[in-house]
Amino acid sequence: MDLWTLEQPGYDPQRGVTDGNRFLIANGYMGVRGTLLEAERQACPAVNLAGVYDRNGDKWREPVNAPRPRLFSLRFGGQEYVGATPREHVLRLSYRHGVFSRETDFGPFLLKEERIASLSEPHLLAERLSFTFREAGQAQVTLGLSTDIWDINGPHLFDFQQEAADTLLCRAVTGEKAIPVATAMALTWDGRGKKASALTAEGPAFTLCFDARPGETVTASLFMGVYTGLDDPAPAQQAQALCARAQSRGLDACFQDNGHAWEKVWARCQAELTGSDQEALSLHASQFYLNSIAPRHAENLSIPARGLSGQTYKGAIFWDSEIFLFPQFVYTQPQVARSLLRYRIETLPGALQKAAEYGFRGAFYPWESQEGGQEGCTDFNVVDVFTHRPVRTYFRDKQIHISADIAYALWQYYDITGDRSLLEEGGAEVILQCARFYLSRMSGHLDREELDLTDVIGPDEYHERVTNNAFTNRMARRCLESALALEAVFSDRPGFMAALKERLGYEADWARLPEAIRRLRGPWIRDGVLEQFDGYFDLEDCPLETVRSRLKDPREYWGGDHGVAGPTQIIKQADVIALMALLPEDFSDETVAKNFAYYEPRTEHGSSLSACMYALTACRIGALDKAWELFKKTASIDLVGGGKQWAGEIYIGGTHPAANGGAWMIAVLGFCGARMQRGELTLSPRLPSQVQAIRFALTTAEGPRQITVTREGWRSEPID
Ligand code: IFM
Repeated sequence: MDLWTLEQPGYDPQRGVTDGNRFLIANGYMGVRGTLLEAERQACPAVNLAGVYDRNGDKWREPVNAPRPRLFSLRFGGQEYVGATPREHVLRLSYRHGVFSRETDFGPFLLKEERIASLSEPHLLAERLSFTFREAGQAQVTLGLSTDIWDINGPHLFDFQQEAADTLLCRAVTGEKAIPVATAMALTWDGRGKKASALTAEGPAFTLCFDARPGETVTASLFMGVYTGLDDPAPAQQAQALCARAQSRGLDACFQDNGHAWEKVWARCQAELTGSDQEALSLHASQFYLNSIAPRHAENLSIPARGLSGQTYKGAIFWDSEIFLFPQFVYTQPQVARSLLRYRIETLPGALQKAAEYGFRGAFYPWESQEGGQEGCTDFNVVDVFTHRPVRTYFRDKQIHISADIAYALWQYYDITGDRSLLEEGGAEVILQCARFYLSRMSGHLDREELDLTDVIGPDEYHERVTNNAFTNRMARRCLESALALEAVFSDRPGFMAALKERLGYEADWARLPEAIRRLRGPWIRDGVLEQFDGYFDLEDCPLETVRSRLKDPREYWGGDHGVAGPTQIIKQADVIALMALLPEDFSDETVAKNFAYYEPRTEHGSSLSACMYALTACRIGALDKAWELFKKTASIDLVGGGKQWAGEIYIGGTHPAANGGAWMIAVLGFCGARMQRGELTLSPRLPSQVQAIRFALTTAEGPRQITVTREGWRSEPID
């Protein structure tokens, strides 16, 4: 079995949307959905750009899709083959070097396509297209830049200006902020015949006309450059110059550069499992999906919840980045982890503004953050399947654990690497401002000592507007503790904290921190089980299947005012258990075991963020078969095209970076028990019976290391 390749034989045009996700290639700058070169808009093809957002009218803001390369027409022997049903067809994705490929047998000829989103040159998309003929005949191939762009809430590009000469060029600007977006395309081919370029109704195109001979293979190399006004003041010139450079280097060289870049990335981050081929493949797959969307070209970008697989979830950054993606990066490629956190540091103004809008002080980070820390989350995020009306959801205003999650990751970065520079460069300020937000958000009663966080949503989004969610309260307390602990981090530079507090006018808040930490309410505990929020234990306690059986439509939303889960103890995703995974030192093994036993059967795992948190705690309590089952589910999600596709009437499919990061966490932190503190690694392996060994790379204080964990023990070797 090839442990590095996803292969799917058979032609099924209905699979376009899931294929687009499963066969996605990306390089942090752009994501190219795994649809065929000739795909029509209905198959949801896209070149999705990281960090470029636009709003059309009052529709949701979302990331922009650029014009894409497209095979407009493929005529042979007087017949059109675009849209024709092939005799045989296979799609492949090589995870090792990020190469999408397809082979399609149309009978008279075989079409092969190979595509990369170059990891060494983030603005470059390159394709090899080859035709092998079985019959003689006249061939006419038209391919170019398609301006027929698939968008969920578009269109986003206007004022198209197109050129068709030696190079094709397509210039446009976004509607909201007039950001220029330029794509250029160059083509080299080895055929005998005519190559011409022209403007067509769908975009500028090249046409190749030739007489094919039986047994002959004709190959075309496509180079496409993408730049926006956010990258360069002259994006069109840059895109054209890139095409020219790539064309003169040649396609093989572009593919080689990309391959080398991938080898370098794998040398830093690969986690490999032996014992089960299927899960070894899944782990490679999930690592590929995650690492292909890392913003290596930037210093202050984060990763959207559906990666670069499209516009789902508005291309926004959620807590997924800090809690689920960040761990893999901080252990393996700290510079990427820094970029995720720098994004939060630089978007602090948006968080201060959001807190102020809701009448609070400090930093309330967006639940769905877009560029500049703009809140992308609306008050209506689900459409009811029965009434077709938008449903008021409270993610934006009540999911306040987001600020604590960011403070937690900033602290983790320091704790894991021992590098305090991020704290110095704005991270400490973010922690203080997040702590200030919780100080202003807590409320009390005249007759009670305890302070509450009322009217919140915890990670379990099915129970809205609850009080004292255990996860939220403890993470908020942790944020307050981290704020105080900054004093010790900078004890050798007393002036640093003094100046920061003075600049932020923080003296009074600082004085309140210890009392707030003491008085913030902890969870109610019954027989060792933490109550998820005040009153949770009083809700109907019935099996998950009972709740499922109450659905009248499979796409129905389980949460919200009328959702089937609301009145019951059935939860969407890890909540108390997520807390235990994030703060393991706070809980005894016995407490974790009791809570796992209580909450796991009551969890729908309706979010791809759920299973990995349960798996991590299952490892801790030695429930290794359960951990293995949850690992399989987590690691294979994008390989098989799993995960929920709908929330009410809203499409939420795409790749699942949080689960991809979760798979790494289960393998490395869970099964191998890896922990790094100030760059020092410790391991306490607990391999499930299905696993013989796990090998993984990471970066410790000594530099990049390769760790091999077997049933006999473990060893650590330097990586050159
Ligand atoms: O951040 C998550 C949330 O916890 C559950 N719904 C989907 C979001 C994006 O992945």
